[in-house]
Amino acid sequence: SAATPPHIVLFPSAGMGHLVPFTRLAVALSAGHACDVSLVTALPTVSSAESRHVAALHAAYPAVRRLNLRLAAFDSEASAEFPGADPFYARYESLRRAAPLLLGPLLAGTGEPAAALVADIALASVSIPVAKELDIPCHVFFTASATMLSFKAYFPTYLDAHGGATAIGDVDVPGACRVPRSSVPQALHNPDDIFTRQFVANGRALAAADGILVNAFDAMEPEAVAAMRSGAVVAGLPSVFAVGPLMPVKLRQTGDEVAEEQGNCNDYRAWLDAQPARSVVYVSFGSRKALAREQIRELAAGLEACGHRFLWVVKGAVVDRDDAGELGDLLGEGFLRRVEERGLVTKSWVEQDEVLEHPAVALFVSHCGWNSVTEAAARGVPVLAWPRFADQRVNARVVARAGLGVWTERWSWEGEDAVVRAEEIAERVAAAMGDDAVAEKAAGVRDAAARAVADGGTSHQSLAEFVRRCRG
Ligand code: BUP
Repeated sequence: SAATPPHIVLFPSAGMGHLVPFTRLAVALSAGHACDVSLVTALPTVSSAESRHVAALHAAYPAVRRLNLRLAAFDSEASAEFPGADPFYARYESLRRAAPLLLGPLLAGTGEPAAALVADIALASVSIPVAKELDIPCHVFFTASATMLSFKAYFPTYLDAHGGATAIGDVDVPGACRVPRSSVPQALHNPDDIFTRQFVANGRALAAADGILVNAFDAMEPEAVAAMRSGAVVAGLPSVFAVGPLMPVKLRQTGDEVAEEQGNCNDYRAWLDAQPARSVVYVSFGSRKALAREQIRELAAGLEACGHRFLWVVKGAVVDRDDAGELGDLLGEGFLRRVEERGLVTKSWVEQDEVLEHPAVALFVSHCGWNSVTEAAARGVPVLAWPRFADQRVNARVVARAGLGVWTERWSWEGEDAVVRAEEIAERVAAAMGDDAVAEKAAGVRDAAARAVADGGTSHQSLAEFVRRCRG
């Protein structure tokens, strides 16, 4: 009935890029829409950032129930079958194997019947049949852009039309976008890649979901959203709820604990407070991949040469637990000393949304992971796009088209000649810092995002409609 809060079980995959938006969805549903929310956590988490984040969430929002899923046995099976696979993709694989066996008992064990399961896109094709069996509606949460969602939904059709092509060309997603060959996620060119198998299976499964939530908003990606809703992308897609940008949740203890643990003076907040308004370039390439050593050196030299203040989050290893190297070794002789007056470099977690919200920050040099894009959009910080892999080039195009920032398409991280040299980095950063038109357009995107999530806005209404359906 309308009076009983619906119990919604959220099932994320792995990595901060998926966990962060799930956390935001959990809080929006629990605190914002009075739902009864459970969040599944697979143990052990791949990164320590994830375990800290989950602990901080449940401490700050005790109403959100925690459901643990123990995966060790499945992890060893998946890593034996895909030796050397990216640890996050290997985890998706073990979750996919565990779901048919463990998800049912987990859902039954909460004591409170579930009104809906919301599964991460990476787990869509395995979660939907389990939910159907239990007679629970299953929705998919897509944590990347609406444009990428349209591509994923259409890609199986593309393969079928091209006889299961191994040579993928430019992909025209009807009504939504053209994804040139160079922006198609690299791994998709290999049909046997673990990522490709999951991508295609999940893309095919979308039509069987009861609905699709996406952390995007109509005004930023109007064509993609409209094309999915009209059936132009694929016939029979369920309702698409564009509910973004989901608002960041303040979990202050996360960053503070890291600083304490590592005994370093990761005091980026105090540092930012001491910088003049709109003077700082924030540089981060996300939580998923380390940069090549040579590129790190060039980027360091570029930031030094551009003359601006900067805050740079450097990642030296794929999984944070393995990242023991010294910053000084990574960045080269004397760099930290030479830039100490105007640069802060850290290997620790920073609360990125706080950084983007800070009045000192004027530009975001970003890999265009979709969460980073939504955070920049919500705060109106212009982006200098430097995508690397997976969906990031598709997202960079969204950034450029929406006016949130600029993208040099030539810049890439693939191939031997791909290293971008310091001189060019310095030039682009300086140009973007001086570009008032870009700053103005980014502020326009921020205003549109604010309208979307305000009462009566498109995203607010979409989430309310989703909750209404869960109430049954
Ligand atoms: Br690094 C880092 N602090 O120091 P993306 C990341 N984040 O708050 P990714 C921090 O992690 P995928 C840090 O704000 C964003 O919400 C950041 O997600 C936060 O990129 C999230 O931007 C990172 O989507 O994930 O990590 O590459 O590949 O899944 O997009």
